Amino acid sequence: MKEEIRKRAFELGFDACGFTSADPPESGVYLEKWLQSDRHASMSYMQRTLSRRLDLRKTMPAARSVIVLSAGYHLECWNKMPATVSGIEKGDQSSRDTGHSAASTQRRRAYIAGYARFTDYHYALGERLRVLSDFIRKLAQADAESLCYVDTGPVMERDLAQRAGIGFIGKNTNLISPKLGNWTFLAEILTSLELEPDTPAKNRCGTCSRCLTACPTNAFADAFVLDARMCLSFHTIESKGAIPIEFRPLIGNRLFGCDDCLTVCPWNRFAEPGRIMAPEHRRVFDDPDIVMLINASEGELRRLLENTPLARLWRRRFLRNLCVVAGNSGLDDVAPGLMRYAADADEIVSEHAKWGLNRIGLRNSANNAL
Ligand code: B12
Ligand code: SF4
Ligand code: SF4
Repeated sequence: MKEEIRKRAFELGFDACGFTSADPPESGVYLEKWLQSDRHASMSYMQRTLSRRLDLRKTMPAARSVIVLSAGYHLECWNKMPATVSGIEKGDQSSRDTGHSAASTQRRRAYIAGYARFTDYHYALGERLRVLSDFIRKLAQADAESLCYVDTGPVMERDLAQRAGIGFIGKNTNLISPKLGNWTFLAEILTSLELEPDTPAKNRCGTCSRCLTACPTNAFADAFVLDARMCLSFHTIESKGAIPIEFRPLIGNRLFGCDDCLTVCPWNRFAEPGRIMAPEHRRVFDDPDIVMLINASEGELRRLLENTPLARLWRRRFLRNLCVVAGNSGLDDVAPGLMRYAADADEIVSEHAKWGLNRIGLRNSANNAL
């Protein structure tokens, strides 16, 4: 049965399919320590769902096995992921993390994390997961129970993926697949069927530590331990409030997410293009023009973000990030847009816009505009 499931998963476009038991995760103790040290920042759902993350039978008592799927999102046309621009404030536009030099024209370009440059992966993967789950039910010829998740459930997805042999958890805490590098989504089907577990993957970082030194904010407390309070991915995606002042310059041109600790990983050199995600690619998200974005109308922006992972940031969080990125660009052309948002009724938006104006040296203009 396992081979038939695997075959169907590949037909549906998944790049890997592995099996593990529904037993508790092996790295649960690290999750507990992480929470105790407040490294989850304001992601209180991680604390609330702890007991279910530590035992997935609390969510689905009949669960016997977990089928773990991965879907790559690397694209041939990226070659290497484009650079983020850190350290603009020091007048140094080279990205220390990727080794790519960011030419001066790139001051105009915002950075969107690779995983978000597509139609929302929850749709593309969720639909295929349901098809696979129906296939398994028919195959089993029994009343098999199942539950599907794509980044949506109280489960430790990377732990399960490592145990199912999909790849290994690297020092950057990401699940790295020998075939897809760091550029892969994870998804699972919890099932009541008893399926023989695959062999777990072993860590293959060796003596490398490139990801730990590449992080622009030193967010790694140690190898394998990420402090979300320091992470730009957290501040630009998950955090609902103001971005702490000290992180704003470090955000550089990162409009949504951060990939630096992933980009530098040598395992990416083997990355094959993702089959499911390639047709969902939104080319405009590869290097959107900051000046265009900050001066666009709200209707234009909403249409641009529609059905992508960025849509859930609308409106406050997206504009918050945009104002920071516009300020960091140092370009005069962003001033009209920033002035408009400086007068916004949403205090978070207006405060970040004023910060942006201040950053490009136009604090007085901002005051005059209000
Ligand atoms: C919370 C969360 C975040 C938070 C916290 C990240 C984190 N590292 O925990 C923030 C917002 C920062 C984040 C960022 C990103 N995320 Co996120 N996130 C999650 C989520 C919901 C839970 C992760 C979790 O359980 N964290 C708890 C901590 C304790 O786990 P951990 O840091 O991964 O640490 C593990 C290991 O390092 C190990 N460990 C810890 N300490 C130690 C110590 C030793 C000595 C050892 C040996 C091991 C060890 O055990 C831990 C548990 O397995 C998952 C979905 C899910 N349900 O699993 C997606 C998920 C992990 N995210 C994902 C993605 C794509 C990202 C980003 C790449 C997005 C981006 N480009 O901006 C970044 C990557 C940043 C990074 N380096 O992790 C994908 C990752 C896919 C993959 N290949 O791994 C997931 C799986 C969603 C999905 N279904 O595709 N994310
Ligand atoms: S995503 Fe960026 S900020 Fe977060 S740990 Fe990785 S390199 Fe650091
Ligand atoms: S950059 Fe090096 S240390 Fe970090 S995850 Fe990749 S192989 Fe491991």
